[in-house]
Amino acid sequence: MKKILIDMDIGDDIDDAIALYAAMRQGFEIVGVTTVFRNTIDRARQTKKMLTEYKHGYETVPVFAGHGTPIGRTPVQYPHIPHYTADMEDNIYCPDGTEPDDAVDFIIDACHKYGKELIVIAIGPFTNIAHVIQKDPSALNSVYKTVIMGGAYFKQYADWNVICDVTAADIMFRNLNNLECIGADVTHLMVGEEDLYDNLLNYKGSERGHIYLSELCNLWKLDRPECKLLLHDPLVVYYVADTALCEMRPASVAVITEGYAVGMTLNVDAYGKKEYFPSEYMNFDAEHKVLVAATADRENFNRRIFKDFDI
Ligand SMILES: [Ca+2]
Repeated sequence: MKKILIDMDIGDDIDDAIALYAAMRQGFEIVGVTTVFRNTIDRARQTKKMLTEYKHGYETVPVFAGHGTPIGRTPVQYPHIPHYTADMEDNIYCPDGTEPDDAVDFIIDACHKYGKELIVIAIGPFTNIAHVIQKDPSALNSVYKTVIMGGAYFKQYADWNVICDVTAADIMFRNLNNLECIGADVTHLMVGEEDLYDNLLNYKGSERGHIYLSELCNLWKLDRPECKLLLHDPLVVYYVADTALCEMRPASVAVITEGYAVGMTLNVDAYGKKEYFPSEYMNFDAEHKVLVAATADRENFNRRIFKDFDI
């Protein structure tokens, strides 16, 4: 079984929590979790609680609160996350580190310790990832691969994980040689089936990790009553478990860092007009390729997630 390290923004939308639960159900060896974006300490405490409730050895997985502030911005005080509950303050949910640079060092150390045995899964804005690259450019390039949820490559728009820290995304795309990207234009097709939605909101079983996930789903529903259940981040976890889930294509991707298209991840290969993107304007290396998801097998995805949720 593959070793994974997860960097995520659990605590706003519900799909990070579902992805973490799926990773545990899949039996992945999770070497650590780091949190990113705004109130990362709350996110780390929520993660600790999920790992602790599920148990099966996951209660000892190290969790570090990473960078909440996008690269180059001034830190501000962020309010509690929407999934916050007072019991998260309990000492047993204390993260293993709350200094953002400790999270960065943790990722760097894990990359060097596990090398090609490790897959890094980044399913939040890419601030921690960019800090890792800036501190040690060799770290992430020494692992098997980094798989992200973020960007959009066949329908062009600015995706959340990129727009939240465009500078960080730009650093990541320029520097990683083993980057695989599941874009929002593919993940948004993973609409949760009615049976899954019902299971998540009304779970009646006795598995404690599932009970807590159901509580989180109800908090999410209260916070965002209009939102559809979109399984962006779980698709990344299941893709790591089974690469047949997504059709991946090589692409040169330029992150647009300013102007009206800021945050777009331009797939120059899909556009097919490289001469329109002179390097002095785009300032990117057209020979540098990443893999981007063109399609996903929703039937296979549903089969896997239904199994993990005992549906
Ligand atoms: Ca996320």
